[in-house]
Amino acid sequence: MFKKIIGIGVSAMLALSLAACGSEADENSSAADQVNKTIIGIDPGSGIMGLTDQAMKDYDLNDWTLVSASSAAMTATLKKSYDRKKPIIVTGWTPHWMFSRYKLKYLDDPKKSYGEAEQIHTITRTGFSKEQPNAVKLLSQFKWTEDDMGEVMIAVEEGTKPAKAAEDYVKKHKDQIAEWTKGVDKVKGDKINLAYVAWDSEIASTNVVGKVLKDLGYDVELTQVEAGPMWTAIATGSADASLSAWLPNTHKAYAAKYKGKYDDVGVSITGVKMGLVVPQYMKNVNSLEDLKK
Ligand code: PBE
Repeated sequence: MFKKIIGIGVSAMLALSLAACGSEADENSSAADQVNKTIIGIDPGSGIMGLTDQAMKDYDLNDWTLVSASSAAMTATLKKSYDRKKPIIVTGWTPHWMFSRYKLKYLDDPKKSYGEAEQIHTITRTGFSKEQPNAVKLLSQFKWTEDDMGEVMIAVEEGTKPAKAAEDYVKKHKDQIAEWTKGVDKVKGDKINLAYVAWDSEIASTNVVGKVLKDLGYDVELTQVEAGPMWTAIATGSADASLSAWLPNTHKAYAAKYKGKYDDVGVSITGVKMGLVVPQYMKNVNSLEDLKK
């Protein structure tokens, strides 16, 4: 799928990105030279990797390498470079804690390889709405903002266990939880299985909704899978719901593949975004078009 995929661990990725450049970000050399024509990606099944593959075609970056590993390896690599003020290009998305932790910028994407208006959707297996309308009522009423999600994401990034961060969030935002649960009844141990991918944003949403469901009396299972298997699990009915569907663009291929085999029950966040991201100290790079220079 990608020109080059290297599935590697964190330390190999760090070595690769650090070997790619000299000491400080040299503003006179081209962005391509500064980062050795390397983009640090995330897990290969994620939508952003497919979109980056497309962007590399759109902007004629055929001799560049997109490195795949995981979300955690990407942020570890970013931290290492950032702390040393070294040039680096990563695949990034908002909401994400990295934008509050570091001074970063998206590269302009005049060709719109990464699409435009994007939202995070809640999807369920078909049939689930009939079987468990009460749970689906909660799922479709679940809506929050980038700042709300950020609260949980930052706590997790700072070392709080996701389940504990979710518990703290639920305690602190009683009014919001009351809105999500409006007209939703308590149950006695009904089972629900939420599938999610280990992206920082989805770890946050899934744990929070999981906690709200638990408080309603549900027997909740959170299943962590890769992006492809997440969509397959919903389409084949082996998971009930997922809060990890980025549409209409990011997961376009999955949504097309499983058309009619899942229900879209709501949008939890609007105005989310994706693209290539660099530290602001890389002053000579502002657009994907600058990578060609
Ligand atoms: N993301 C975060 C995902 C969706 C959520 C942008 C990394 C993706 O690329 O599929």
